[in-house]
Amino acid sequence: MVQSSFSGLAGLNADNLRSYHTMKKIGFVGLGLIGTPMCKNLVAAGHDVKVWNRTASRTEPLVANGAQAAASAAEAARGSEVTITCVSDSADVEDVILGPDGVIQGAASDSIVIDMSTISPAVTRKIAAALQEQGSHMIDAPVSGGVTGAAAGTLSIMAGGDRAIFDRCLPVLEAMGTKITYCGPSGMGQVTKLANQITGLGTMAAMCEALVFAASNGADLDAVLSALGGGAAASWMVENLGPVLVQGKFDPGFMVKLAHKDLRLVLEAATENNLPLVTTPIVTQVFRSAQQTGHGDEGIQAYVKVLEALSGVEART
Ligand code: NA7
Repeated sequence: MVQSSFSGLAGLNADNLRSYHTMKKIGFVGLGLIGTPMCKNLVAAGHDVKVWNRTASRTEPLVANGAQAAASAAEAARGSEVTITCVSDSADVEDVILGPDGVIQGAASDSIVIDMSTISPAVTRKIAAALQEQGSHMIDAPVSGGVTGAAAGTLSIMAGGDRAIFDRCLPVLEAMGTKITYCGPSGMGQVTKLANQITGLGTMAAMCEALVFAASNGADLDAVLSALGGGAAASWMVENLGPVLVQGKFDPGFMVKLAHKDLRLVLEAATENNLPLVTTPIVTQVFRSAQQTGHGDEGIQAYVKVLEALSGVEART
């Protein structure tokens, strides 16, 4: 169903023309661990935000910050120039965009849907095609940086879709991230994010093993992390999650179950292309073992507990 084009030009003059270009009417769907702080930053940047979440109580902090609550994803999209989705997996994004009460039912012609979840590149292209047929546009823009990066507005955002449509999204994306990369046509944001996950989650698995190894040899783990952080093994994982891990803090910045989901997406995409992968299948088992031993809702650093249970060695300061 094609809605009428967005037109909010009445009342514009030289004074408010600049803010018309930078401030947007935004719908936001999916107020989870990462979606909530991202959405808060959009409100803080002065955008006019309408929110919907399946569990309605999760909209309350946003409404307290100045957002408006919508009754459905379609309602969040109605009248919005940009609608952002940030839900769990491929089927969930299909539900909230293409489902009976989905974004597509409310999105105006020429409006933009930005999916910031991490999902399958192939499903992304399918949803983008459906939106194009309906008269709106889609950008896939998954993020990296976890809850900390989302709260600080310093996410790395990896975008796929039409370049001119991406350019129109920049004032919105800039409220949530500092590294915003245009990666190519539809699906390429997701491909880039999955490449990011191969790298980052492989590093986390290796760091957990390194810390248990060092602890089993009686090493000072603060010294180990400090040395690793200054050499060729330095990484975001070592710098940010290493200290947290050795302090025994396992609250999620990024959950084990979502890491497992992302690695599954990598393997699915590789299978579609008959691409042999060597490391990712092992790293997938790493996070599956953490999930199956009760750590699914903890942060990815909780994988160390699997190694600790196997070895009887604790990697703590
Ligand atoms: P969370 O904290 O697990 O939150 C997931 C959100 O997605 C939460 O708001 C859910 O609503 C919502 N959700 C999940 N499935 C659906 C369906 N089918 N319909 C409607 N809403 C749904 O994840 P994060 O915020 O950490 O991550 C979100 C994405 O970004 C994910 O792809 C990551 O890999 C990156 P609920 O509150 O449970 O009702």
